[in-house]
Amino acid sequence: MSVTDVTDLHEEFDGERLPPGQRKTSKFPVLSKSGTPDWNPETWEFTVSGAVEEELSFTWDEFRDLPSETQNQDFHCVTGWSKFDCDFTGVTFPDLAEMAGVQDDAVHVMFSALDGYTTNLPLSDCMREEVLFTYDFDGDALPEEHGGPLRVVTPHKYAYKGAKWVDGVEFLTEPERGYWEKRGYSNTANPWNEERYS
Ligand SMILES: Nc1nc2c(c(=O)[nH]1)N[C@H]1C(S)=C(S)[C@@H](COP(=O)(O)O)O[C@H]1N2
Ligand SMILES: [Mo]
Repeated sequence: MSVTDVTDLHEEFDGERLPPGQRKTSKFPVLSKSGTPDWNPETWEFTVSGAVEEELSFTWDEFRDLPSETQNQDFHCVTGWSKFDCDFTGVTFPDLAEMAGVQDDAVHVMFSALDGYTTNLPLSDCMREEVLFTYDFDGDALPEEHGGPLRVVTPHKYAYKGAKWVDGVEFLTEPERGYWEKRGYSNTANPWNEERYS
């Protein structure tokens, strides 16, 4: 299996692989606002909506049939730990956006999740190959406490920008803020600028 290495993306931000103020860990701590939600593979549905040519919806089987890739990524948590060399498999954001056809007036994106969590990013920060809707971690199904069946990973941002248990992505014509962005965490979340709080 071929693995795309994106662990050099820090060069774009003129920073070291380990962002300032972070410490490296080999553990994978769990951070959730309210526990792990149940999901049912029979009724699970993932939707792409808003400023798109065609709104999309996928069952679990349909999503698993989409073209996927595996990437080697780093994971940076705003609470100060970074985990290097995570292998995540899934569908890239640009691939999914292309399937839906993004309208010209779309500028922003809101992700939603089964536990009620939301998080937002400018469209330009999403249209990057390393923004991945991922369902496998290091070759096995993504553990449910880490967002299984499906989560987003954003290695160019602190990890709260990646919704666990993601069930929808909405393209917006105006910026909006998600769960933590409304509660004092940085809207921009660049680890190499230590954009932790707003
Ligand atoms: N749906 C959902 N996604 C979420 C969260 C959450 O509470 N619910 N927490 C965020 C935060 S603050 C972090 S640091 C990462 C943690 O991911 P992990 O538990 O796999 O380490 O998930 C992010 N995505
Ligand atoms: Mo976090």
